[in-house]
Amino acid sequence: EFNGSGGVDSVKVPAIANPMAETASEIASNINYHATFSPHFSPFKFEPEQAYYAAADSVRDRLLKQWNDTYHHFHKVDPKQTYYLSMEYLQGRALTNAIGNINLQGAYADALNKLGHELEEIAEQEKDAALGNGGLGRLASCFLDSMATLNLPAWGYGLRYKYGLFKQKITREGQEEVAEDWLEKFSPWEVVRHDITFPIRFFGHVEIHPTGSRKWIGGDVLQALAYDVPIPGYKTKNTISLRLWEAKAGAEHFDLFQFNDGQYESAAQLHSRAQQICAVLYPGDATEDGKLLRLKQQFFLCSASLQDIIFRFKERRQKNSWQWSEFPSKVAVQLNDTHPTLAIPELMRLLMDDEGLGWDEAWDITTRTIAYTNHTVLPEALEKWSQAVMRKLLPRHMEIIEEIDKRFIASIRSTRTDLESKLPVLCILDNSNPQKPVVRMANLCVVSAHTVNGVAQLHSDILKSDLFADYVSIWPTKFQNKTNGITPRRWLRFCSPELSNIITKWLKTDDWVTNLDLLSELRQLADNEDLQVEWASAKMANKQRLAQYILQVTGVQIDPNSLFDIQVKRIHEYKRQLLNILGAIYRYKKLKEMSPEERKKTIPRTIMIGGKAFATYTNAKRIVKLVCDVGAVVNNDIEVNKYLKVVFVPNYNVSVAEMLIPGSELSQHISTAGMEASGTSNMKFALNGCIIIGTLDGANVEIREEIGEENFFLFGAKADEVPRLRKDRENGLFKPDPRFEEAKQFIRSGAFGSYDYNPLLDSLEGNSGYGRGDYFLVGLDFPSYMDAQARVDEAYKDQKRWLKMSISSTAGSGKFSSDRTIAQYAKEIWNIEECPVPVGPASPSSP
Ligand code: 4GP
Repeated sequence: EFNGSGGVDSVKVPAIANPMAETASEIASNINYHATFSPHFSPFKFEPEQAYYAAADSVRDRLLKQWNDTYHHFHKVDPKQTYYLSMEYLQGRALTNAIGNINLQGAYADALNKLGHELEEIAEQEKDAALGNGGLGRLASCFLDSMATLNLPAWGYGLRYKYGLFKQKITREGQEEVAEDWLEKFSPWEVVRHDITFPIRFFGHVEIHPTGSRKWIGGDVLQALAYDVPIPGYKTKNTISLRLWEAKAGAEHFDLFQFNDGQYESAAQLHSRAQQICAVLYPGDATEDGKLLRLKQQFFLCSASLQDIIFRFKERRQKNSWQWSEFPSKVAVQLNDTHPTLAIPELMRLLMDDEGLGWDEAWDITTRTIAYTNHTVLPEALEKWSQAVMRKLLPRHMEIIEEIDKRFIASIRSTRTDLESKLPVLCILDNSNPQKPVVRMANLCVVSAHTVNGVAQLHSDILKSDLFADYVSIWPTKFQNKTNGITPRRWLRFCSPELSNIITKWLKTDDWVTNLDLLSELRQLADNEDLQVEWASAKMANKQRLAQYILQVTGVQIDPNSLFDIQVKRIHEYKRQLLNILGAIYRYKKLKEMSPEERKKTIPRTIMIGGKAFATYTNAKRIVKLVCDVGAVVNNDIEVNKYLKVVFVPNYNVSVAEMLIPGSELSQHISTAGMEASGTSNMKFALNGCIIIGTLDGANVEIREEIGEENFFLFGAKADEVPRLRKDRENGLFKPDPRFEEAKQFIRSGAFGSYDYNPLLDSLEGNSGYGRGDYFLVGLDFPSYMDAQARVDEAYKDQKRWLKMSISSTAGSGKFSSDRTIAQYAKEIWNIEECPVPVGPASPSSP
C-alpha cells in the first residue's frame, strides 16, 4: 500500500512538517514528510527501519524546538548552571523514552498504525547508544533524565565514540567481542553544531615569557566539534543537552604535496590521529599506546567542555563589566569519577595562561567550581597516570599539578604537623617507585574539589573511614553522601506499562512518575486480593514476553510458571556471579539425586545470568564460559530440566535490561560486602516488584531499610567483618562447608565438560593474596547463601506471601528515584535552582 513517496495513500505528504503536532493524523503527516523529504534510504520502501528513522526525525523536530526554547530561556535568566562531565553515558534507545517524556505515546502508536506499523516493532529498530561500560555510565544517563525533568539548568558533556561498548557473542569458547557500530547508518538523535569547535592541543612545550607568564605552544592541535543529543524532561518543555565531542583535524593538516607523491598515510597523519581519539570507548590500556590514547580522550573531553563553558559564561554576561570571581556562582562542574580529573589543571591553565589571572584567584575559582564523585573503592580502578606520559602529552598541566601538590604539602607542613608522616599517601605525586612515578588522580580530586561524595551511605562511610580518612580530618565538611537513583520513567513507566497502569489505577493518579514517594501508599494495599490478582497478571505478562525473548536469542524454552531468578551486571569476581552459579550447580546435583516424587515438590526455577566481561579479564570470561556450560548440561537433562534451567543471556545492555527487569521475580545482588559502591540495578529490580537476595552491601542496605527486612533475603558477611574474615582465612581458620566442596568437586569431575576450570576454582583455594585464597569470600558466604535460597523457595510456595513481598518492594522504592538524588546534588553540592521554560506561547526559537 506504500505510495512510493513515504507513506500510505490515506496520509498525504505535507509540504511542511509541524514540530508541535499532537494528534495522530498530524504526526502521521510529519512521519510521511520525513520519509519523503529527510531521506536516509531510497524512496521505494517503508519498512520498519524506514518508519523508525522517519518517526525519530519527527520526534527530533519537537525536541529541537524545545531545546532551542530552553537554551534561550537559560540564556535570558542566566541561572547558575551545572555541567556534568562523564567519559561514559549508557543511553540505550531514545525513541520510546522521548515519546513517553513528551507524553505522546498514544498519538505516535496511532499515527504509526495509520502507516501500517506498530510502535513497539518500530522502536526495536533502534540500536542502543552504549557509550559506557556499566553502572557509572547508566547513572549519568539517569541523571540527565532527572535534570531535564526537574527543570534544572544542567548539561552533560561526553565523547562521541564511534564504537561504544562491544557486542557480546556467545560461542563455544565463551564470550567473543565484536565492535558495535551504533552510528553505522546514522543517529537521528544528534545534531552536529558546525559552529561550535575548540582547539585541543597535545604534546608541545611550555614557553616562559620575560614577565614570568607561561604559555603552552607547539605540538598537535586538533579540533573538538560539538554534537548535541537533546534530552527531554518528562511532561515539561525543558529539554537539555548531552553535548558529545568529536575530534577532527582541519584541511590545512592534509598534506596534498605528500599525497600526490603517493605518501597517502603520512599525508593524513593528523587526521588519522584525530580519528583514533573518539574511535572506541575505553580502549584496553595494557599497552603504553593504549594508556596514552585513554589520557588523550580524557583531556579532550575536559578541554573542549571547559572552553565551551567559559565561552558560554562570557556570552551570558551582558553587562559591560563582570568579574571572574562570579564564575563559581554561575558554573558548577561535577566530575563523574576521576576520569575527567584533568578538568582541574585545565581550568587553572585557561584562567591563568589565557585569561591572565594569578594563581590564587585561579585556584579559588577552580576549587569553588569543581566537585567529585567517587564510584568505587577497588584499588585497580583508582586511576594513576605515569608522570612521564603526562609530562610528554600535557607539559603545562604537569607543571600545574606539581604546583598544586607543592602547595598542598606546604600547607600540611605548616598547619598539620601531626599529618606529616601521612604525606607520602596524601600527596598527589607518588614517587615511591623511582622507576615509575605516577600522579594519583583521586588525590588530585580530593585536594582540589570543594565536595567529594560517595554513591550510597555505606560507600560514603567507607570513603570517610578508610580510603580518604586522613583528608577528612583536614576538611571535615568536604565529604558527603548522595545515594544513587534511577529514573522511574525508563525503569518502570515505559518498560512495564502493564504494572504502571495498575499502580496508577490503585493510586488514582500517575503523579508517582515524578513523585516516586507516592508509591509508599501501596504498602497498605499489599495484602489486597484484587490488587494481588492484577499484580500477578502483569508480572505473568512480562514473564511471558521475557520467555519469548529468551527463546529467540538463545533457543532455550523457559517456563513462565517457574521462578524467574536473574543476575545481570558486569561480570566481576567481586560481584560473585561465581557464587550464583556454584549455587545452581549444587541445586542441580541435588535434583539429580532426588526421586521423581521428591523433585515434584521442589520449586521450578529459571536462573538467568547476563553481563559482559572486560575483554582482558580472564577469570571473568571463565565465569561466562562456566555459566554457558552449566546451562548446556542442565537444560538438556530431561530428568531435571522441568525443575531447573540455567540461561546465559547474551549481550546484556540497556534494552535487554528493559526486557528482563519487568519479568523478574528474584534478583541477586550478592557482592562481597564493602566492595559494591552502590549498585543501581538492585533499585530497578525492587521498583519492578522483584525480591532481592543480597548481602549488606552498597545500596542494598538502604533498599532493605526502605522495603522492610521481611521483604529481603539477606545473607553473608558484613563489610566490617570482611578484613578479619580474610585474615582468619589466611591463617587457615576457614572450614569449608561440605556443600561448597561438593559443588566444586562436581565441576572438577568434568560434569560440565572438559574446559579447564582449574584456574577459576583455584582462585577459591589457598590462603592469601588478591584474587587467590578466595579473596572475595565465596566459600565463606556459600552456606548462608544456600540457606537464604532455601528461604526463597519456601516463600515462593506461598504465592500470597510472595505477592505481598513484591508489592512491598515497589512500595518501598520511592527513595531510589534519581529525581531525589539529583535534587540533593542541586541543593547540597551545586547550589542551583530550577529554571522552567514558561508554558504558553513559545518565545521565538530562532535567533
Ligand atoms: C559503579 C559501581 O561499581 C556501582 O556500585 C555504582 O552503582 C555505579 O558505579 C554508579 O555509581 N562503578 C563503575 C566504574 O561503573 O566504572 O567504576
